[in-house]
Amino acid sequence: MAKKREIQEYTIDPAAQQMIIRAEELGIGTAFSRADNMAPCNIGAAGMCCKQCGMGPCRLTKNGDVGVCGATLETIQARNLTRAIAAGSAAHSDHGRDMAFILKAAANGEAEGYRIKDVAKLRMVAAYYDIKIEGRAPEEIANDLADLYIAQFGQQRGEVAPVRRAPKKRQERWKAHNVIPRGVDREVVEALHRTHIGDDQDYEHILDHAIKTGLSDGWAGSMIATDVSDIIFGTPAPVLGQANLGVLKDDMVNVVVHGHEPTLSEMIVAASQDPEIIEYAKAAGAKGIQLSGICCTANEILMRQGIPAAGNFLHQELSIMTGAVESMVVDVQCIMQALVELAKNFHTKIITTSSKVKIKGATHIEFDEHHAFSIAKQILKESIDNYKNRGKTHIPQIKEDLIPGFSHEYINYMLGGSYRASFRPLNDAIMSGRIRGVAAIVGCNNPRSKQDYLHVQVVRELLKKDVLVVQTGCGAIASAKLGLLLGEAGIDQVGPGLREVCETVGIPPVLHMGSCVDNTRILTVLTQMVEEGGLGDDIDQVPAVGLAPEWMSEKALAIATYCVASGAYVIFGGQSPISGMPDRVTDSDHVLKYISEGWEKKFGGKLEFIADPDEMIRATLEHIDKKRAALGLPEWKADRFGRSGDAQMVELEALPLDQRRAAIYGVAAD
Ligand code: SF4
Ligand code: MSK
Repeated sequence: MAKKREIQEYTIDPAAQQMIIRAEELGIGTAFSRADNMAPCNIGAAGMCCKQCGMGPCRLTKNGDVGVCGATLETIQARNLTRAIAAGSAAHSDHGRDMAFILKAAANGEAEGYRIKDVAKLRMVAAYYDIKIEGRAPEEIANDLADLYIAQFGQQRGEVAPVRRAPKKRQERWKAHNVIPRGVDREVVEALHRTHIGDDQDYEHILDHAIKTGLSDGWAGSMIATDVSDIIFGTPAPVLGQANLGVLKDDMVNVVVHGHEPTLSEMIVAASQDPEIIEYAKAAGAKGIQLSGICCTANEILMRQGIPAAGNFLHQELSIMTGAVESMVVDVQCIMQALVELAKNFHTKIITTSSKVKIKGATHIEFDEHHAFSIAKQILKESIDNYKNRGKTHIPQIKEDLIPGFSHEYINYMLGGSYRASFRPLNDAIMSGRIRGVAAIVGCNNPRSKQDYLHVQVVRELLKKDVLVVQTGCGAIASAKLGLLLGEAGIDQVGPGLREVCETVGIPPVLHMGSCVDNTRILTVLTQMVEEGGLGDDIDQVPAVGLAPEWMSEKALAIATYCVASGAYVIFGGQSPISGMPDRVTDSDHVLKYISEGWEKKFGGKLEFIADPDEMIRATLEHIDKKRAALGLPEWKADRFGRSGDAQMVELEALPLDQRRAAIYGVAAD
């Protein structure tokens, strides 16, 4: 059994610490304690085990070992990694497929409660694909777009349509290496086929198909999910929100939505404002309904509606431990099976809603887009009925305000206003060195590392060095809980050049860009930066890095792969799934080298696993500076900027009046 950690080693979040202490007092297990009790298998963790067939599992622990079939460690690791990337791509893309079907149903008036909310985005997206816009009703355009998007999944030949939104040079590079996906399902199926016993056994060849599979996620499945969510629910713009367990309310019916898809949760938001439901809650003795979210379902409704986030991945159990949650309504992905057993200690109902996800012991109320609003009301009524069963509550009074809602459309708008919206100011700020570069810090929590610590440590250090940070997923919620997603965070935690930009534009130094599928917004931002000019003609030339310091899901690996394929340097923290034995040089070095140097040669991006946060930060800055130098941009200097904006005002305020006048107007003091 691994060593039990101290509370401070589990998490840096004081609200989470309170709930873990409560779990220990009550003798209830959580992911934190289960991680202590479940020592990982060294061989499996290092990617040195194959169980692809009934002759195994084969564990390759010594140099030169091969499996019963003769498979080498390189082949086994490439297969394991590719299968994980295929699973992650499948999860994101199946979400995208469901969204495309909702668009179709909404266009045909067959989806109760859904409508085309963002016609401008619909027209913009349709235009990418030469769908006729002029003189047509939104529903007609949406119908064509839905057909095109649905077809991307089952398409057998050609190229998935959204890749034409990538920079031209990038598309040429993909073509040269034959990695443009033909259809989403085709690439995922082929990944599983190639990695079956007795198929592809050239690790580089296997891993290049992983690139193709990842691209089918980033430049198709996930991109479709984001596009359609914006069209139906509105493109996010800044809104005030809150994050952490303190958003739960003692005197209200607390409904926590958890998972990834916005389809039902958006309807639950609408239903929670329905007078009939509010009356129903009041009749039950509550003041109303408090809706909050966990994981990316939280991010979806936080970005668009300002609905508070109760927390990130590791808060799912902790929120139930408050005793204040009437129901946790889950859809797909990142839902712990432990919730049902845990909830038995309290009154919380776990309600599964997806036809794809059932959990033994949970209540299943299946979502159907044709009756979504009615189903949302039914779920809320069941939650309200459960209010009377609530016992004593323990809600940590800890929460932070935040400003989420930075879609790429809004970033474009905020940089130039309605008439001259453009990425020019951002590119100029990078070119001058006010902003040193951009870091996308995304991904999960993992109970094997200290919750939120790596995210926040990396974010804070990069901000100090004038790196603009964009975030999605659970990483964004980690920063939100620490108050980094507010304009005020800029004053004392951000380097002087970046601070000037934040003050001028009026943005926080950390931009929350949405859920996990919304990492495609980052691809769009990078593409627009390239198209704006001055930062090269392809994404791999932009001084930018992607990081997932606390990753745990296969979806994170899929995201990493499509970012690498798009030209980004991606750094993952924690355990490398293909590390090999740390104390021994093994064949695994070939695989690690290939996804770094090999992929960089082909695609300009590379994937590396770096556990130490200081080293992560160093590698990020080194890469950004290398890209700046290659573009011929001035070397970043810590003190070159910072003489404008609030910093100067603060200094001036401290001066006697005559000296202040002299400093401002350049006239000698009287
Ligand atoms: Fe062993 Fe080969 Fe079967 Fe893998 S595929 S379990 S290495 S025999
Ligand atoms: S929810 S995939 S734990 S980011 Fe998207 Fe969080 Fe990772 Fe799930």
